[in-house]
Amino acid sequence: MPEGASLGDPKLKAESARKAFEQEFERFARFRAGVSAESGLTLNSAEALERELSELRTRHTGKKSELASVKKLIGRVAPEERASFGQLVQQIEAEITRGVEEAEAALLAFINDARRERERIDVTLPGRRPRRGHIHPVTLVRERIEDIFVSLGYIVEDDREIETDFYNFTALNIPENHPARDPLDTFYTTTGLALRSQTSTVQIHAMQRRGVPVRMIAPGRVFRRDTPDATHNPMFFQVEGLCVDRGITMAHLKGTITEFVHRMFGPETRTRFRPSYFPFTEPSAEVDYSCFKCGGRGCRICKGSGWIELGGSGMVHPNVLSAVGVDAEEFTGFAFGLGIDRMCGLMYSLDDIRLLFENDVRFLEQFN
Ligand code: FA5
Repeated sequence: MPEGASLGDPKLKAESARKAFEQEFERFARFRAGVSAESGLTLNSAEALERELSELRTRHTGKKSELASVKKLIGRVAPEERASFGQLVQQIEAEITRGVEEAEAALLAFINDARRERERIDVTLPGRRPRRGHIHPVTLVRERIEDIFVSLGYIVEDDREIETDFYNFTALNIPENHPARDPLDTFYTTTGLALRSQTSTVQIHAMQRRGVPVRMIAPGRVFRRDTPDATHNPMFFQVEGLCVDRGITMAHLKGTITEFVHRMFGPETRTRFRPSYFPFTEPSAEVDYSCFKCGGRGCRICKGSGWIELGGSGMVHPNVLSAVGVDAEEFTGFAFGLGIDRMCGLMYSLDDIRLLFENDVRFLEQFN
């Protein structure tokens, strides 16, 4: 077969490869002289263009490109045309390569500048200060209570929130059939442990751990299946108090609580003890204090009665002392349990204690 017989027109093929490149390259050609600030390019769009350009290079100069097949024709054209055809092909290849390289260099320069700009740190800018947090109002009240009792010689105890039947009920002299054990009142885990429904559980832990005499308070979270309303939450805070020693009487209980309310709400505050019942104290009493707002005359805060409920109290039941191996003939004690959230609600004039746990920072940051 004579050389060039079935090659078609090699020059036409070469020109067609050039044309195909030029068509696709058109949208990159404007970058050859550099990417101007007015180009409207962003870092992201420039990076995308750079990737597309690199694909274009492979399509037009790679092994499977039209140009590659044109190059293979050089050896097959008639010898008298070979030199000029070879030159043409070389020229086209040089054009393609130069075009792509120039546009690529300009895009890369733009990309580098944009990256540097993005990462630049302006050391003269003022620093961004983290916003200072606020102490939760319940914590503020708890800390005041702790300070008062610590100054009276009490230690502050902390203990677990998930309890066995023994600590939550049995050791507190709560009988088998008592309604407090009912799953309608107490939350239970699937393994039968109880979320403690009062901080009185810490009386037991503290006496086991420290023995007697003991004087401690135990602030902490407790859980009850109470329907939330303005004065109830299913999770709230109590502070337990326990004093066990030789010769402790109800007078010590009254004196201690009275001293506490004087320091907490002011020296004119009066206390009132109403007979009550708790399985773990005998005798038991509800403690009220005279309203800190109206001084006992009656107002919106105390609902006109002049008195506000503080919590439960009483003399530690001998069965509780026996449950932890303390000789109830030798030792006596008093205990009390106060609701911190309600105290907090009253002190900050909140209409609804549910506000305390809605986690609305605009509300919480008002207190300090
Ligand atoms: C008790 O929990 C007893 N453990 C107190 C006690 C301790 C008595 C030691 C004797 C000796 P009571 O159920 O009354 O008692 O709760 C005490 C306080 O917790 C209440 O006065 C109230 O202020 C608060 N309280 C009770 N239920 C809720 C609730 N759902 N939401 C917010 N506060 C509550």
